Amino acid sequence: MLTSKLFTLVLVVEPQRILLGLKKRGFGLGRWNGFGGKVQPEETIEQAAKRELWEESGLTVDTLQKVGQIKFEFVGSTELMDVHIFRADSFHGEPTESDEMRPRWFQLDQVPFDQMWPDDVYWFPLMLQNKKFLGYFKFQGHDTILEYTLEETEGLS
Ligand code: 6U4
Repeated sequence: MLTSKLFTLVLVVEPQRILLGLKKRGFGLGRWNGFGGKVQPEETIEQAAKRELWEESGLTVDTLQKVGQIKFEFVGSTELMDVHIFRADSFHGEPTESDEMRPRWFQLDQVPFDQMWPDDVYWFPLMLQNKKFLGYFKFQGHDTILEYTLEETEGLS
């Protein structure tokens, strides 16, 4: 039986560039990604997304747009990662390095997909076009996608 655990992921996007963080420890170490983490029991998913963004990048946001939800399965693990993905088009503060992440802006045509999770190259284009999506990726280890589904959707819960 698979159990599911809630995670958040926030992408801060400007017209010409996107803010990513280099993960300095834990899950996804050495990869560039958005900012996020586990949802705590006492908070909503959106509250968790804002908290993790603040903790990892030093930025605050007034609003987040829901853009996607992807479930990740890892062969050999009974825990599905249920990742809720948000986009922020404006923010307050200056990106600041934390214990967990080193932030850096990338031009939109220079996103470092070869140093990111292998699924990102599939769904980043949808996210950047403001399309909403639902996905499922099954991984062998952290580098190999065995199968996946990805579909655009009108609404997200
Ligand atoms: P700790 O170390 O307990 O503070 P926490 O920050 O709560 O952890 P973490 O860093 O383990 O959680 O969260 C994992 C982050 O990686 C979440 O933002 C979701 C994201 N993530 C996991 N698998 C991913 C994948 N295949 N592709 C992707 N992001 C992924 O783009």
